[in-house]
Amino acid sequence: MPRIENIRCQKILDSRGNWTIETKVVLDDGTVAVQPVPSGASVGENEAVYIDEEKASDFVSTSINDVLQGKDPSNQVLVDETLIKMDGTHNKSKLGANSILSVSLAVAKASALSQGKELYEHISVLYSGKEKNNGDLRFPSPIFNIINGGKHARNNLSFQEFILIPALNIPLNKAIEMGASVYKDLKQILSNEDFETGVGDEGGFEPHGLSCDTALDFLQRAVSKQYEAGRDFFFGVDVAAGSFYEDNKYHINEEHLELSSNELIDYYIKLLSKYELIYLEDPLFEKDDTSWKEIYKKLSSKLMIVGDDLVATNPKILEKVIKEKILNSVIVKPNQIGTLTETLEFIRTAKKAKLSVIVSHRSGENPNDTFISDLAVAVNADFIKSGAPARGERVAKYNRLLEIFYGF
Ligand code: 2PG
Ligand code: MG
Repeated sequence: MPRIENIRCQKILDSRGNWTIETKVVLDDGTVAVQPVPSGASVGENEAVYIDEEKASDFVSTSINDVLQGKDPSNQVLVDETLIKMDGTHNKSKLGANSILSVSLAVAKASALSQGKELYEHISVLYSGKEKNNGDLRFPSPIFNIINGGKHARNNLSFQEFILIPALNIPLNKAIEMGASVYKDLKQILSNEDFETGVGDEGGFEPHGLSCDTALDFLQRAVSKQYEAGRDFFFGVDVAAGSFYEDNKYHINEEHLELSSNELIDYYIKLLSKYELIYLEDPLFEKDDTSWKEIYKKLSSKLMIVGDDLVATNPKILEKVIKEKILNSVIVKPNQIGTLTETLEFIRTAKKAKLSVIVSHRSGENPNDTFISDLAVAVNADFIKSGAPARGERVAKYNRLLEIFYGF
């Protein structure tokens, strides 16, 4: 059985030109695996904490290396528990969630490689104890963020992401092809009307001068070029409402609105009456608890009410939120919690409670990192969220899904 021989870490640049880290795990059978970590712009208050990259790479290459040398890389639970114990804080602020996650994921990758398995096959065993054969692969529906706003764009849109959702019965390869063609139609329509077609952090366009309503209208028109909204495509919004919440009000500056929580819910209800909207992520600030109850009561039979910043891939927060009945879907971002083991525990809990699971990228990504694609396939996630079908670091995840799909 191979053992961990050496762990090293270095600073690299991410897709925004910010520093991040990548960790290399070497096993004594010669296997080498490298794993970078992504980072968010709209970082929730419940997320595990990243530390300075210089410090993080030192920790990995010295203390973490010392403790994990000689350990069995296939024992992911032991590796992750060791890291959690070494850190000792509730939010991984001592060693850093970036240090811990890069090691946790690199160990999983190394173990898969040394067993001659695909990464999704290995994660599937860690997740359910079961091997996955090509025959029982189920693919997540890709959902595309094709207009960027909020902290991901240099425009005036308060809402962060305007998302295109292919109908669930469409096979993965077709859904990706259709999403890419609507993306191009949107570019054409925007350009014909003299809007900018430069892209934001997640590859969606970042035109200036739209409102939430007109952004959804553009999505609808782009779909209508070749398809039908409500049959082939539906729409979603990641509001990231915490990013424009201040003094108990939601400030939608582009429309000169200062809304209470109830008024914001009414705003959503109006949008719902106009568009084929089926998905609202972080519709309210994560600390606005009573309003989450309200929106769930009013809209959960019509929409996916998706928790991202609210739950932060944290199994303990999820248990609480399930009891409170305030959402029906959750985002999964391994870097919000910091280890693969905790991420898998979170997904198990979510599935047991019959919540929809959306595995997600971050706005700051790495061009060669496709870990989330394998993760999404391994756990039978309902959706994967990796931005627009454009920009290398976004497309890499969709392309990895295609590789698995075709058995490439
Ligand atoms: C989100 C993510 C990814 P960020 O809010 O869902 O789209 O953004 O990585 O900036 O938190
Ligand atoms: Mg989000």
